[in-house]
Amino acid sequence: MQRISVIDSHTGGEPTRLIISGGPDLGNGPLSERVVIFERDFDHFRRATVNEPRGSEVIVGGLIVEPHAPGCVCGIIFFNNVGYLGMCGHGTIGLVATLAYQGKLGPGTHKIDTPVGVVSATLHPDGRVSIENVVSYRTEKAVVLTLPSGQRVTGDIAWGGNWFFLCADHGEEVSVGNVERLTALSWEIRRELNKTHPELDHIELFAPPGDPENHSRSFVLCPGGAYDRSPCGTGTSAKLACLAADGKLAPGEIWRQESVIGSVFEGGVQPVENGFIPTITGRAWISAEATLLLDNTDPFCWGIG
Ligand code: PYC
Repeated sequence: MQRISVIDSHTGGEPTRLIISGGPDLGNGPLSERVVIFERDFDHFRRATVNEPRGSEVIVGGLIVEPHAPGCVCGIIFFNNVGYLGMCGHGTIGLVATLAYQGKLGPGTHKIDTPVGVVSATLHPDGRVSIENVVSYRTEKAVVLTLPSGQRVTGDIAWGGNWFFLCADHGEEVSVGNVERLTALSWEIRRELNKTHPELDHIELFAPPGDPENHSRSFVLCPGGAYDRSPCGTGTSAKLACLAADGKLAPGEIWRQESVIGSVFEGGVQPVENGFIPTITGRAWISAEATLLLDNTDPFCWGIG
């Protein structure tokens, strides 16, 4: 029987399952290389941790590793039901809450190594966490797509640690009661986009906020088909980069992004030469501490899918 120890948390409703021990040894190279080794040689650990029967398509997993970049408290490789993520904002907030729960870090600013660069996380005394993300930027503005249904949508393409298509003219109500239609439309958009942009794996649909205290509400389709219950840290970063590029968000201004379930991230940007550094603030709660048991006689020991 093999064992994997995990700690689960959720950030604004979006779950994160972190491997604390029992995960694969990926060596000590840069994280961009270790994620390749993970996928090539140890992908069964990803499936066993987040896929059914132990998990579901909603869970984002993470393997905590020794950092490669100097000055980092740890490294993290995030993954989901279909593959690996460059960065994950809600997951990094969950990581900081988990390390604090374990007594491994306290309030203050800590650097974290990821496959797409070093991010900085500040744990506030009240439990909120601010993530200073990787440089985020827009690559294309107002891309027009004609979907097979005949519907035309317009959106921007931006990087926020993952690739996003950001669309506001979709014509759908962004609400929990409408997630089936939002999911179907987002898949249609993604399929169409992937003909020319195979790297694009997250779709964001925007609408006015439910709460007038906030600036916007979003639905985010993740690569494996689940929707993000949080406002999506990397998706909010991509949104902030687009707003800032359009002169609609000045340095020091706060943007409150609401998720489809009503949870909120606060964000802001600092301009840099090649884009904007977004800072995203949210809060995670620890929800479980468990040992996954892997019995090799179980035909679904290493996950379904
Ligand atoms: O918070 O960055 C994020 C994220 C990516 C996928 C799910 N959540």
